[in-house]
Amino acid sequence: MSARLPRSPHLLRPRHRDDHGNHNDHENPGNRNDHEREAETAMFTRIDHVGIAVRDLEKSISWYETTFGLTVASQEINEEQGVREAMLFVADGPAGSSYVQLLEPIRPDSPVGKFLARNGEGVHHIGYGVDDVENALASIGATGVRLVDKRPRHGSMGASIAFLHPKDTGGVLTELVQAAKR
Ligand code: V0V
Ligand code: CO
Repeated sequence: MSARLPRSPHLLRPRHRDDHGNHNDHENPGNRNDHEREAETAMFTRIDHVGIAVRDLEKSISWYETTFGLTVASQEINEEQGVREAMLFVADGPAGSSYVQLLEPIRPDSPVGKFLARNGEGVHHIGYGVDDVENALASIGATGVRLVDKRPRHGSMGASIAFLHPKDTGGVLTELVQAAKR
């Protein structure tokens, strides 16, 4: 099952390379290092998905299936966001799964419709996993970054999502994703 998994703290402990390049779990909690400190303070738990604007959803799904062997985990229409979208499963990780999200506009004046008219097909946004989207919005908002969504909205596969304005995030439309509880 490739649902958007909530973060599993016991699996989150980072793994490290030994001298031979092999990964080893750190068993000694007293021997903390930089990665472990980062894991405690980082707001993002994983890359949940990369959103890609496409003109023809079915055609793009077929291309990803044929070329990369990916499979569709979910397909939905999100009226509020003005898209028909598909999540293609890429991999499971300790903090949840990651996907490619293919987005076809259902209206030309929607975010993806306008993006396509201006740029053509291509990467539209990055969705980062967060443990608590309301907390993440509050702390990111406090830094002065403009929030497209002051409150979370309904996202794919039952997630709670919120967007940050690309003009305040280095030109990258950024989405926060709190996965649905399993
Ligand atoms: C627009 N801009 C972008 C951009 N979209 N820059 C980088 N990446 C993007 N994807 C730039 C655009 O080039 C303009 O720059 C400026 O922002 C204003 O864009 P606009 O389209 O003319 O005007 P707005 O203000 O109507 O729309 C921009 C925003 C809108 C970001 C506010 O696209 C939005 O609300 N996006 C969030 C919702 C969304 O994208 N939904 C679809 C995915 P210049 O020309 O002024 O320099 S839904 C989804 O991912 C779901 C459901 C999920 O994951 O579960
Ligand atoms: Co998205």
